[in-house]
Amino acid sequence: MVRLEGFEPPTPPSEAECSSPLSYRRIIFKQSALTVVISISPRRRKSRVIIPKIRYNFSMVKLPKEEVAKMRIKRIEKEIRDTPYHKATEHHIGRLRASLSKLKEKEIETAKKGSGGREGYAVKKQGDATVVLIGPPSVGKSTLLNRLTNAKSKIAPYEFTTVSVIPGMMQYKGAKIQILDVPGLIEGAEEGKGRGREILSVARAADLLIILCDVKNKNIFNSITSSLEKSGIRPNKEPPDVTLEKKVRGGIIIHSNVKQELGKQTIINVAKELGIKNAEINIREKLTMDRLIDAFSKSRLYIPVIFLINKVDLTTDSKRPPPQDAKQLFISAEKDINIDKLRELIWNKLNFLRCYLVRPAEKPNLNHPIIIKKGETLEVVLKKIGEEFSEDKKKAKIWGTGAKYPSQEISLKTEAKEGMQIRFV
Ligand SMILES: Nc1nc2c(ncn2[C@@H]2O[C@H](COP(=O)(O)OP(=O)(O)OP(=O)(O)O)[C@@H](O)[C@H]2O)c(=O)[nH]1
Ligand SMILES: [Mg+2]
Repeated sequence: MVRLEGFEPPTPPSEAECSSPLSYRRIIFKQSALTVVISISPRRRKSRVIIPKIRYNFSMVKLPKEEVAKMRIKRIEKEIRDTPYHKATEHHIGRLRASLSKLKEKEIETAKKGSGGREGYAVKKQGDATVVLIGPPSVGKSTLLNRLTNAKSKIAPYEFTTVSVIPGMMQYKGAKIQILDVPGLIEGAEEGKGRGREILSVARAADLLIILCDVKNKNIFNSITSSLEKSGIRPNKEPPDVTLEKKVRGGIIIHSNVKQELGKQTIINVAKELGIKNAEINIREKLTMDRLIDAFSKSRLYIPVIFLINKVDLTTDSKRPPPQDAKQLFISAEKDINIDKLRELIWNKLNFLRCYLVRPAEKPNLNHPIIIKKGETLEVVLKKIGEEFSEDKKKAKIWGTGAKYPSQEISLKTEAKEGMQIRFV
């Protein structure tokens, strides 16, 4: 069998165009506007031109890897569109969707590598959490960064003022929250338009995303979340409740405590396509095809999002949207409207809690706050303090919230509580 990597027809030739079965390898030759498909028979090992009666004098075109991947993506997308969805085709579509997701994941990886070293886009994460400001050009991202932090990102009334990543640090309730201002995101960003891939790759590093628009273009939230989705981010979603235990042999075994609409074979096909060979899979939610693929994809990120509408000062009072709208917060970065509310919202969305370190010689006090996430244990608190200090610490004494009595001794596996005062011993 002749293997010819990197040679792909722009669209697959139909069966009629090939005098031999489709399983044959095909090479593409181009001669001016004419495309001639040649097939090499694996059995007879000789080549022949499929489209007859053409005088040819052609040169071979080797396509770059990314081009080939793009063509594969297009071909699979077309096949998915052309295949009617019903029970009998579901497992086939599942396999196609999974291989499509795999190809796109590779694209994201390539973009990540490509942008990592690119000037201005590689930013070191600092502080207790990183928040990234995403939005179209000129909606006030830099104005907001400067309002929330000590940064001085350039502000101007024209588009694409910001051309690299500008960091700032917001201090709030003892937490240091890094905020990153990035260039404006435009439609088609996930395909690389306007440095879109680099921006989305910065977004992937976020613990929280702020999607910002202004009162003049409020309808961009969907297009931005769709760009994020296409780059593997799942805004405001929890990971699928699916666990996977890899095995050495035995194939794929599925347990589900919820009745699934997707067939077993579909789930197996998707898992296989995404590189799982032997595993016990436990499913505890009703899965859609998207969630099924997400469950087995490595590069998905589940990031909380805050939706903001800026420049609310430009609307008259009667037009000003209701402040109780919990899903979107209306602010003015320039006129300082609702900025305190925003700080509190950022804190809550980051799921932070604050406990206090009590040093050996001290009485219980609130002088040394430490920020961790809700649900984390005292071990995490200890780690945050630093290796040198934590080396010989085995237990903790606590006061305040969570303590049954002052100076209660507890294990380091205990969950920390907001307001807990902790001395490690
Ligand atoms: N009225 C009003 N204008 C604002 C507000 N926030 C920002 N602006 C103005 O909007 C324009 C754009 O602000 P920037 O902060 O540069 O916007 P950006 O989103 O960072 O823009 P790019 O970096 O180009 O993507 C400037 O003229 C700001 O003065 C606001 O709350 N109200
Ligand atoms: Mg800017």
